[in-house]
Amino acid sequence: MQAGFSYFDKSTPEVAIRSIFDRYDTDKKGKLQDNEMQNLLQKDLGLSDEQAEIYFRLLDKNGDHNISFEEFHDWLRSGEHFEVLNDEEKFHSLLKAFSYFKQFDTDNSDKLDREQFERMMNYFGYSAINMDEAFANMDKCKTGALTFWEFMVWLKWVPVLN
Ligand SMILES: [Ca+2]
Ligand SMILES: [Ca+2]
Repeated sequence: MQAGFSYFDKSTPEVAIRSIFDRYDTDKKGKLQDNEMQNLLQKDLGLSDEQAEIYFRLLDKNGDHNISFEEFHDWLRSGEHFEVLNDEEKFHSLLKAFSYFKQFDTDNSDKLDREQFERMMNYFGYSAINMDEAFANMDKCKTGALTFWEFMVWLKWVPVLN
């Protein structure tokens, strides 16, 4: 079974989500990594390289470079209809946010550690806040680092996930 846009619905049954996930998890390790997500996002859903790259990071909430079943499940159930891809202005903002994020991700880990976070906050003019508290609040997945998804949640700019 191939995934299509019709699967992105809040009422998609659990068993259907599981079967799509398993279909793309070709090495059967219980996670979707880069090449497996490419099959879904680019080959089957027709996203461009750039779109697929951004989507991967938005879906990878905890930033471990794998899409877990839980992350995948949240995405399909979010009822998203890829509006951001059809809205040039929105996609442009998303790219801009991503380039800010990467600018402070100086070790290219796709996450901001506490120090990188503080540099970013200073850049955005938040130097007077309690950095430890703000960092803890933004670190939703409690991994000790901020992922792009957490950054987007903070900006209240998460078009992909609920
Ligand atoms: Ca896999
Ligand atoms: Ca993940």
